Amino acid sequence: MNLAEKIQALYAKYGSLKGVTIELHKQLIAISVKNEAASATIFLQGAQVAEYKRVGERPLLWLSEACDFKAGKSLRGGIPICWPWFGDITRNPTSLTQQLDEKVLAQLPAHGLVREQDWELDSVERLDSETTEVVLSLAVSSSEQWPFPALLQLTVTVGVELGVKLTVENTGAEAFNFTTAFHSYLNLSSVSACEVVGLEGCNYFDTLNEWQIRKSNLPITIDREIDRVYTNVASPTVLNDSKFNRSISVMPLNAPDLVVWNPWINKAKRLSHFNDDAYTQMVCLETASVLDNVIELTPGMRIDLGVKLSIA
Ligand code: TA6
Repeated sequence: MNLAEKIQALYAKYGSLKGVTIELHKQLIAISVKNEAASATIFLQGAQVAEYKRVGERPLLWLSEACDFKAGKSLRGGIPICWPWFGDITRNPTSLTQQLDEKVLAQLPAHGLVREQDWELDSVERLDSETTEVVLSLAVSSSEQWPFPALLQLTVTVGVELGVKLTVENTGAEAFNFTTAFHSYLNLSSVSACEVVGLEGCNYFDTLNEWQIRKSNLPITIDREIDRVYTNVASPTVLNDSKFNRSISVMPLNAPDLVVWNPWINKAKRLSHFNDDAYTQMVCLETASVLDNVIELTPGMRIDLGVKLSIA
């Protein structure tokens, strides 16, 4: 099916639902849902939640103004789904990398294989006047890059909170190991007005300093590039924004690790689809299961992982 036929089919199936619109953003199809509590836009490419806004609130997610909405490139912003590995494949555990053909390792993209694939829209349901559930799925077939069949399902719950749950099912005959992250870009008034709390005393890998293990007992304020992988975080992570006068709670689902990232000035200039000054408007707080928390999934097993974002 071409784009027009796909949109027509989606309209026929979902267009009459209250608060649902099917949209075309240049080459990418999205579904927008609106109810009495919130609104959200989810792109079929990557099952990427690009926007989420509570009624009467400012957007909770940040989306780059430099997005070009071209097929095959993950949007800069929202919540990219990183699976079946997080970050640079070579920084993943050997229990994951040894599963893959060495010849292809060097060509594998950062953040896995599914954030740029077209997912299927399986269902849209208004659970009540304040809650809409959108389910998307992707059947992953065995390939040279990833030889393990799997079925991914993403359940997005749009309401007073934003719930994003990835269900991974091993549909193959062999067990496989994977890592994953929900690469949430949060919308800030200004990076200088914010602090991140809840990670005090947690060990983190400082990826900007040879992945040294460090810890701090202070809330995180951002005044330079930061790229940290916190491991085994016990409590929710909270972003306090004194100018927007709000706190955003980042609650993990089966995701014990938390990545904190802001590119700051120099890396911002090197990033695709990212305006030079955009680093002042965003921070990524990414619920994840990575490094020692690599997940083994045996045939027929499934696991739920994800994040719940709310405004405290
Ligand atoms: O999660 C942090 C990070 O791994 C950073 O190192 C930076 O690369 C960021 O993800 C964005 O990655 P992307 O491939 O989306 O440009």
